[in-house]
Amino acid sequence: MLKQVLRLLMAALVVSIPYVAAAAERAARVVDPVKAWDNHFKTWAVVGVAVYLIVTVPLIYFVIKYRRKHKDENGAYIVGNTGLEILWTILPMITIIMLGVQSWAVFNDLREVPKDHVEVKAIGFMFGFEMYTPEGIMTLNEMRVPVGNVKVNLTSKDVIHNFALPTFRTREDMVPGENTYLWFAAKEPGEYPVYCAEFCGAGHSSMLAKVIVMKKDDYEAWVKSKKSESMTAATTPEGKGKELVERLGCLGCHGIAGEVKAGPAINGIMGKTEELEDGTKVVVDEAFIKEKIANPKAKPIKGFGHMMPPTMLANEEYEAITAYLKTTK
Ligand code: HEC
Ligand SMILES: [Cu+2]
Repeated sequence: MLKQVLRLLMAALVVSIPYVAAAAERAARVVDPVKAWDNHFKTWAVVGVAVYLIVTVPLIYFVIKYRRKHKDENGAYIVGNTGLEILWTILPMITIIMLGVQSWAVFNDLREVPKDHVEVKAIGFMFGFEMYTPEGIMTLNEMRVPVGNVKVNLTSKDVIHNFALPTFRTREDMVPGENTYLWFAAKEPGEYPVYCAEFCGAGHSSMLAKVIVMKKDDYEAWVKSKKSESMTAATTPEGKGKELVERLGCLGCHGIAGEVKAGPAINGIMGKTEELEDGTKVVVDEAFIKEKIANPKAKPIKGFGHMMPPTMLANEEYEAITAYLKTTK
């Protein structure tokens, strides 16, 4: 009996050796986390369906075949079957060891960043993502990377968000005060979706972003143009205001092209008459914008709640934001 169990245990180990070897070898081979994940998913789906059928089909068959046919019928008295007991202990054990080892190998693929990679940063906030390229260029809800492996360092400004990249089969939490990371292999130029996969508040569903994978040359040209753009932008109040609105996370809650997110769109609002919660009307002017940013709860716009956080800025910064808002239509 003991010998039998030991022999089966050995068999289980032998079966899992190729998986362990593959995992150990992974440093040398080119990993493809997308394929690894898809194979992983298929393996679990096949095993899951097989186990389900192995259990359910005989179950239904036995229920019909051995049902009580007349009132005083008694079932047979069955004590047990050692062979069967061993079989249905050992087989699931082997299956689980194999699945466990395979999962571990995939997990390593997803956690170990290949040596040749670019390193970027993404910071979650309510409600959007700030992205930083290796050159320090900040973009909002849009991550530009050259083709190749990308490591993304993650954190959050406020609550827990989750940086999810469905195309690349990976995601990771963004935790305030903590640094986490993920990596993906950007093979083809194109646009890929990013979203927040951790319910984080009223504007959670507007936390949609994208990864834009570019050819190396295109990426370098983009970096150059961005750099010269930011140098000229910082010299005008309008440019400074635009930069502030992006950097302070206003666009996480506000559309700048008419989109309503957690808050109203803020393009073209200068001079508009707005209704406040208490029914009074105000005309949006410089003083109103300044008060709205510094003390948003003082005059809440009707129908949006009170979630706008106060932001203390220098006078010229309030003015810059107003100057920028004036340029929007
Ligand atoms: C967490 C979400 C959030 C953030 C971040 C946020 N706001 Fe708001 N904002 C709101 C909401 C909700 C309202 C509407 C309710 C109110 O007036 O308080 C609003 C209202 C406004 C209004 C009035 C709009 C109108 O129709 O007249 C302006 C202007 C404004 N915000 C500017 C800003 C600026 C500038 C920033 C960045 C410094 C910012 N907001 C950051 C949620 C936000
Ligand atoms: Cu979120």
